[in-house]
Amino acid sequence: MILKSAKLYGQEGLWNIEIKGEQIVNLLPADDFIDSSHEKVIDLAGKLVLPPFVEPHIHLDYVLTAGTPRWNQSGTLFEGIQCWSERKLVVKETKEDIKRRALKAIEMQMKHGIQHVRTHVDITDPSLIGLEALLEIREEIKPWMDIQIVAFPQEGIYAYPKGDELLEEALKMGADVVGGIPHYEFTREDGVQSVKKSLELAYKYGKMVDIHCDEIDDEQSRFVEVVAAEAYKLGMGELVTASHTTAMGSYNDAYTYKLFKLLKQSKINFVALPKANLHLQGRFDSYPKRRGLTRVKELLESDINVCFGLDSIMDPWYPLGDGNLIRVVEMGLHACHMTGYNDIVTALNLITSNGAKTLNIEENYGIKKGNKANLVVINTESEYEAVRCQSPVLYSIRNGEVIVETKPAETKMNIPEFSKQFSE
Ligand code: 17E
Ligand code: FE2
Repeated sequence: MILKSAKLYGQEGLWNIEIKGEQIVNLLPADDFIDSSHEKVIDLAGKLVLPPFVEPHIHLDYVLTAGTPRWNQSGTLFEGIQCWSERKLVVKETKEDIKRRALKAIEMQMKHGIQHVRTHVDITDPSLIGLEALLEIREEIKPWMDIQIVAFPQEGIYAYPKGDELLEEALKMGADVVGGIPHYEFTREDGVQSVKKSLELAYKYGKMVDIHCDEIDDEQSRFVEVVAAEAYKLGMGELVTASHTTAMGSYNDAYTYKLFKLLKQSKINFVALPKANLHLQGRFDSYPKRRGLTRVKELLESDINVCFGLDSIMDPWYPLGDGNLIRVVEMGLHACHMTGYNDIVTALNLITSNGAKTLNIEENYGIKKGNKANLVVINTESEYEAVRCQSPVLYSIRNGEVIVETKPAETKMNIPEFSKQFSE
């Protein structure tokens, strides 16, 4: 297959991409001749081509459960956890039920050009049925999507009975990443201990780490320093991620200055979840209300890796969501005051290369000769317009096959003056 006249993300000019089997075998300027014994040639006419989108943080075991058994009325994180805890007791789902919900969400993600996903799965449940469901899905959908599973102790490693044992069991069963939720543990000391436990288990079993960290508007919630310090001491910072870290939006600048030195030194990654946390945070504020996001702009300016995720698709924590990450980018840029020209034209890094770095999948990621032919084509000709218009994904190509194809909508103006006089 040949993709003709592609505008490669972040690069000048137009390119021809030659794909044989599962691989990109040639990448040449569009004017250069490529031997065309290929059956399939798609003329992209300057459309934007990127590596597949990376969803670094979703809860696939929670998707499509909003309102069952009840809605989260306050919109807080804590009522979300309460709703989910009640649901575990009263809604008895089979593994197949969970898989059905998760696969519906995965289909939404695939339609939006996502091919790499890190999902958290609640393991504070003695049956570990959600984990079993996602472990099966991880294998079944490998041809179309790569999934990493985080063993996530939603109700605490120490606040939930035998949470630590369930966490270790989940790793033995095959979870790829160790989770945690220190701000939900009973005390600060338990929180600190829980972070140490997560990293110790990751070290022991050779896993990565991704902690729900400081997802609260409490300026005294300072577990991210513990995550960074422990990761640094164990020399595993690049394998470690702090998700949410919304309390950082409330830290004072003197403390933040000191903290940033450690964050940089530790090399840990950050995931910000703009939609979920604009919704969940600030709920205990009157006016002015905090935005409840981590310091994305400042982290990036300090060369610390940050990516964006969606977190939820209709669950007790967030009632909306359709899998579309470009919309997360658009909202995140607003919420983080990142609407300068340079911020906009590089914003898709937040859902591509920065996500790949967080997931430690950089090795075969990117549109390069010799790499797997995994890429997306979106319906626009520039990075700027992709963000402004949140352009849809026209093709998602995986291992050299077009796995998703979208026909763009067409709108006709029936006002003659507009089509002739004004717009020409
Ligand atoms: N669980 C949690 O602790 N925080 C969240 N944002 C979600 C689930 C979605
Ligand atoms: Fe989350």
